[in-house]
Amino acid sequence: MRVLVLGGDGFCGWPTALRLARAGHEITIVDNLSRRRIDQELGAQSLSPIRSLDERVAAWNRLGHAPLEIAPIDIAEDYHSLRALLARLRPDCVVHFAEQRAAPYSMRGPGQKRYTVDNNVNGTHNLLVALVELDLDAHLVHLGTMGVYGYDGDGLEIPEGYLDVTVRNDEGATFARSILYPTAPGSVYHMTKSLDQILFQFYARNDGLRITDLHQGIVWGTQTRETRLDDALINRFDYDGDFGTVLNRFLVQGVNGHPLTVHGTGGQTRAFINIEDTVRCIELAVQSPPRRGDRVRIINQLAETRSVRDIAELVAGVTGTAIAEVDNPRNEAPCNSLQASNRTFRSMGWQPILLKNALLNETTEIVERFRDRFDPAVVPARALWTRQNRPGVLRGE
Ligand code: NAD
Ligand code: USQ
Repeated sequence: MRVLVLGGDGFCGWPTALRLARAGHEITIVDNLSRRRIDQELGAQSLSPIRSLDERVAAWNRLGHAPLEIAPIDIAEDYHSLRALLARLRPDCVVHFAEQRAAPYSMRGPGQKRYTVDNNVNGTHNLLVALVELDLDAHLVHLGTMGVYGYDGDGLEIPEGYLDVTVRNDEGATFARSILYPTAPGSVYHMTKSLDQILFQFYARNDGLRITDLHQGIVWGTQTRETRLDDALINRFDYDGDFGTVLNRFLVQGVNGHPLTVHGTGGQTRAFINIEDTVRCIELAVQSPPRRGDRVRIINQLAETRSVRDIAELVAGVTGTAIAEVDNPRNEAPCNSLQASNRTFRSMGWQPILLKNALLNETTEIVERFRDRFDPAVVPARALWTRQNRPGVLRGE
């Protein structure tokens, strides 16, 4: 298959591009390198020393697998280049990772809020418009998030995207509907993923686009089978207060003797998946496209759910580092339960990697190896969710 990987220089996109290329697909990576620029803006960098996109692609192409191509396009700003690329390549599949994906970054202030909405919503919409304008029947696989469902769990198992409801009217007649699960995003970033969902619903219904939306949990780990093939292929590893996700942050903190920064008491329960499984699930989704005319296929992409406290205790057990309870900068429930179905991928034979000490050790090895690159100054989470929390604002400064 000819596959475009939008956002193919990122944490999930890069190993996915390699996996699909290794399987023999023709891959073009589209990326505007905005993630690397945001690192400069934040004064942060990946713990692992990632090479430039040109260098990592050249290293892959030397290995003799299907070669990768690069298209440096901003999909949100440059519709015409995106359209021209799609017209030239007429891909069978487009995997779309190209969004600003950090919840804390999206809550830093007005500039970052507006950028996140402009970038994510425009990018997704540009892609949909171009597919329709060119009459392309490419399968669009989008990376969405479990966070669109919200975290007010009371024991209901979150279904895969749609909720089957029965409504009774005053006369006693009943009506059955399958509706999009109501969204309850917890950040501007998560809100953009909720908006993406509505765009997908419209274009699938109106134009028959074939779309799979993967509602993915928090990704942990760093390397995959392909990124291990050569040092120049190493994947990125974020641990700063904006882009670092909780388990990877705790692992870096633990190895470096930094108290584990649990927000509040850590009762927040979230969905988790290892990066190797991210790549595997996307490969499964790419191999099994929906039919034209199908509704948007929504698949939950998670291995298991765990509380932040659980995760911290696991890491403290492996590294011997203390747990700190820091003030929660976010506006989120201090405690929630979370059950979510992952039936679709399980029914395709997927056996998820679960959080076990052995696997944590594999990640801690990477962290140990690049210990000298650890910068404690980038660890604190600086984005505050509410104006009330922001010192100075209430005083009118
Ligand atoms: P990332 O920031 O590492 O990668 C995103 C890539 O997209 C970057 O290389 C960036 O330069 C590029 N990009 C952003 N805007 C672009 C634009 N307008 N035009 C072209 N390129 C653009 O993020 P990631 O962790 O790899 O996440 C990829 C996707 O998966 C995101 O959409 C994210 O919402 C989703 N996701 C990630 C996680 C996670 O834990 N990392 C969990 C669930 C879902
Ligand atoms: N948390 C801590 N301490 C920290 C960092 C985070 O306690 O040092 C807590 C947060 O308060 C939150 C939970 O851990 O309750 C998860 O935070 P996170 O930063 O790991 O994850 P999140 O902000 O939800 O975002 C990440 C990715 C995003 C993806 C999402 C999947 O950055 O792209 O969409 O995970 S999900 O959470 O399922 O929506």
